[in-house]
Amino acid sequence: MISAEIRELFPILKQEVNGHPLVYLDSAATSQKPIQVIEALKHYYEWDNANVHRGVHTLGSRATDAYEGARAKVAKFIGAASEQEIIFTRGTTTAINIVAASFAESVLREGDEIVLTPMEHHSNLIPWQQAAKKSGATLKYIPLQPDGSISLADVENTITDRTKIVSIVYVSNVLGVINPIKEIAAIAHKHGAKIMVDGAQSTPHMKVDVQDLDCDFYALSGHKMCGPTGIGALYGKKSLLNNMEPVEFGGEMIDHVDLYESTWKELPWKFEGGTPMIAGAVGLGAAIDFLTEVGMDNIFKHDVELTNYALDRMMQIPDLAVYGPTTNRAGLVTFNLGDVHPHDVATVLDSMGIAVRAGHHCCQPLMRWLEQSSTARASFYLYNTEEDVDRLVTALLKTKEYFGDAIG
Ligand code: 7TS
Repeated sequence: MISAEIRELFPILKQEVNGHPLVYLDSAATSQKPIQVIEALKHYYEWDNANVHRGVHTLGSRATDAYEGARAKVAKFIGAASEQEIIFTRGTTTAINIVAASFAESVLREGDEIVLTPMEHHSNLIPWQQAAKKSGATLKYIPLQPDGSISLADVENTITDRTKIVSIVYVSNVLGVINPIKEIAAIAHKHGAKIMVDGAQSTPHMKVDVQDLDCDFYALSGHKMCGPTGIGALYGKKSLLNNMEPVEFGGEMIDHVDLYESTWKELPWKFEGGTPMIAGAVGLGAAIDFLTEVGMDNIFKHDVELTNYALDRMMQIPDLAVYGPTTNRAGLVTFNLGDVHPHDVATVLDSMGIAVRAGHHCCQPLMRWLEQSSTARASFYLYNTEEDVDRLVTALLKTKEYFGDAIG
């Protein structure tokens, strides 16, 4: 277990909520930030703040170095071949929207197929629905197994020579399942299709190597991996990004501007119109330094062990239903307590200082597949301990007692 000293580095966790020490189990929504990230943001604003890529003055070049330095850290962290393949975005949602919009414009045509799964977060679903509407392409779904996992036989059966792109989540924010991306990428490529990976929940918990996965695009959100909100990244293979049109136009992304025509900067800046999230990138760089120091393999091991511990303990609670497969999963447990509405469960848990999320988790089609209108979810990260899980289990037993007859 790595969390005892790690926890100390997260100031927010030291507070009481509703008279109880805070147990934060909502890291899949957004993670907490270690002191190193908070200090990096403070230092940036106190010393280096200026706009990037323009000023000849000292602060301007310091800010540019810090911003571009963060890009290099992201590239190394996910195993990109070059910094030019990393585009800073607002987060995963924006990254997927860029690819979907660009594909709708220049790749997808009537009769082409976009392949997704029913477990996708709305941000890896709606951009493709829009792309399909604009281009006349068709959406196709790889079906889920009864436990929520994906079988490669179904992947083989769904992807065809008409498939232009497969867009799929690496780790589901509801089921916790880890999808076999490398194998899916190989099948997609066999048919000449590209693959986009939603890495919002994988990047915080496991070592990612985009070249080993051989994915064409990969999206991540900084705020789920100890970084600030408002910053994330799109990785894309250089050969693909070079041939894609930008989707946002304005300052920073241009080379030459005339009254009627303009040309774009080279990668990655042609996709970064306007003043970027400079401080956010600096904070994300500090988060990556922190995660690297702890070690992604250690984080993965810790999160999986804690999830298995939570699964074991929670499955012993009568009337508590747990969703998703029992193996090959990371970081979270989604559940319902009998017929008690998950918002009520979350409210009672909050009164005991425990933060969990309740709702459809931006996965309405998956909720329908689970035949639930909503669920509760406890999600774990490197600062959580077995004691946090024990507090959750005790609180769930109390919640069960509290609702009595409503359960079952
Ligand atoms: N994809 C997945 C798998 C996610 O879990 C999320 C956010 C996103 C995409 C979108 O990320 P964003 O940073 O662009 O918003 N998931 C959640 C969640 O599970 N609870 O709150 C946000």
